[in-house]
Amino acid sequence: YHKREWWKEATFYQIYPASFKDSNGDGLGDLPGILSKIPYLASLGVDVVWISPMFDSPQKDMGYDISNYEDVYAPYGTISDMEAIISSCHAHNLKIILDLVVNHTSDQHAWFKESRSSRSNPKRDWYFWEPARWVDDDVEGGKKRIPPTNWRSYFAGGTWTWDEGTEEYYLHLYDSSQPDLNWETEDCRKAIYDSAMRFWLDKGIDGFRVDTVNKYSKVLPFRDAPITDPKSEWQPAAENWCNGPRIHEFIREMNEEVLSKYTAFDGLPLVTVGELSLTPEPEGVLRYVSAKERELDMVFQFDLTHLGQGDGFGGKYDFVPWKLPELKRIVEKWQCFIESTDGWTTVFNENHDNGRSIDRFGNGAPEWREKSAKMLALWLAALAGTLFLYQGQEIGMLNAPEEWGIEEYKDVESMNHHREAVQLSESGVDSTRKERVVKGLQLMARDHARLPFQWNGSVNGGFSTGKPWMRAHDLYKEINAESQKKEADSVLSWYKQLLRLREEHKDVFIYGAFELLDPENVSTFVFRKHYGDKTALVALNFTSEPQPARGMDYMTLLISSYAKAKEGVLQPYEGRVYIKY
Ligand code: TEU
Repeated sequence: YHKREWWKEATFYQIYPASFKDSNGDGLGDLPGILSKIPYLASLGVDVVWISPMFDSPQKDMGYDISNYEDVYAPYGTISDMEAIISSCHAHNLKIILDLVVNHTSDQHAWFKESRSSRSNPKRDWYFWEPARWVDDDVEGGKKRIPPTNWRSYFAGGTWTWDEGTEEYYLHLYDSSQPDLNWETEDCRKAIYDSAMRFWLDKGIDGFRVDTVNKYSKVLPFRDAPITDPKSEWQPAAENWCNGPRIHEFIREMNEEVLSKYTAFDGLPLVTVGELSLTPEPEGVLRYVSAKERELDMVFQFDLTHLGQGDGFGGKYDFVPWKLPELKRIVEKWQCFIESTDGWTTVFNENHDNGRSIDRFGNGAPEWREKSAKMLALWLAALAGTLFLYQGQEIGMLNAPEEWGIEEYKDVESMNHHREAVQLSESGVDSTRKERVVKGLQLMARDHARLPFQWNGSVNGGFSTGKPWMRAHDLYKEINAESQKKEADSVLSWYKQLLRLREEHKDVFIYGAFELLDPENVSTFVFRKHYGDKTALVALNFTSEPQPARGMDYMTLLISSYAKAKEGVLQPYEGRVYIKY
């Protein structure tokens, strides 16, 4: 069994500052808003608050494009507001972690401004600059300029942008306003440690959620990726910039030089959770999280949130249907990973980069949304791995209604994928692409998670007295925290109850061994957890029909998401746990 650690047992709660709580009526969430809700988080029963980027930023990618690590985005508040949040968290016995976004900065960061100012600037090598390639122009004749490689970026299009001033290209895996930092340059790494890390650790934060943690080391010299998507000018190229040759050296250095020098406010170790897409399993992942490697405590794996996403790097919103056995196999894989290694990982099904879990894994129809929200909550609460909740999940917030149309969407990724799909459809290269991508966006766009938090039944769900930066969900009168606080059988009350139950039975739930039953069943997800002589059985109905319930003999019902559990049958979207000592 795993060594016990506070961060294995803790529940984390992610706050997306723009959409959590607006205190001054400008329509944008802010830090005083967050501060006012710390008691709410404490009463929910979570242990750690993770705040998505609130640093100074031109907000091309909602703060994941940072122009100054040592300052706060002014519409959100000030450094002293952050200090107040840190103290309030600690006073409520909550830890607090911030996002560490150091694969790239904003193109408005002073470092990049210097770097792009001339080819001989001392900070030139803090980013990746490369000359153009010149090839025969078959259409116009003569030669034409093309970028150093054919790589596709995350947000559609290529990864290189031409700089007129110095006549070279710079690299960006994400938006062109997010140039990649060059970790090969030692001074650059030192500056990152000081500015993005020590500055906030010295203010008392308890760890980091490390953005895009496996992308700091690129394969050099740069080279083209093989053509695997002939319809596109840009090719998936992750093997060139993900899990690169020096990545583990960099993460270890970050630990030795910075993280190992600090503790959390209560003297316990800091916590780190890294974002780890596109890494071979299990060995590749283990390198990052194995206790003996001393790199990261745990990572976010994305195969669960990738369910329903199309193939390849470009197909994120190209919806493909999936079946329950696939979900079970993913869960089983990571439960086994924890059991069979000295590495740890996370349990989550929502974050700010995904659609809401009820719409993706449950059922958003009025008669089923609460039922399925509770069933999904139980699924997560019974698993090994550190539990992460995303704001609004605890009250069963839903995706934006389909009728809204994508005109209400604002995310750079949504916009770019949509634009690309329109082009591919209109040019006849892929005539149904637009239709498919619109459907994919309605289900999976990052925008859904960025709708304002629904605090109460007043205008805009109590999020803001002004016009919210993203439209408030039509259903805020029905779905909001205030009314759910008063109802014993609400989704919110259910989450509170489950967090207590997870704590009380953490031996089986958090440290127990996983056994999947009936893996091919497309309607129910049933598993056992074992710890010593203790066994828990978790039975989840993922359909709107009753399903037979078996295997509960000689066990005691611990909890059901229905007021009355019926014998031998799981009611629609019911979740239950049985226990035997
Ligand atoms: O996301 C990193 C990332 O590459 C993906 O895992 C993510 O799913 C994204 O939607 C791209 O498809 C992180 C942040 O979570 C995301 O919000 C940022 O846009 C991104 O980094 C760039 O900083």
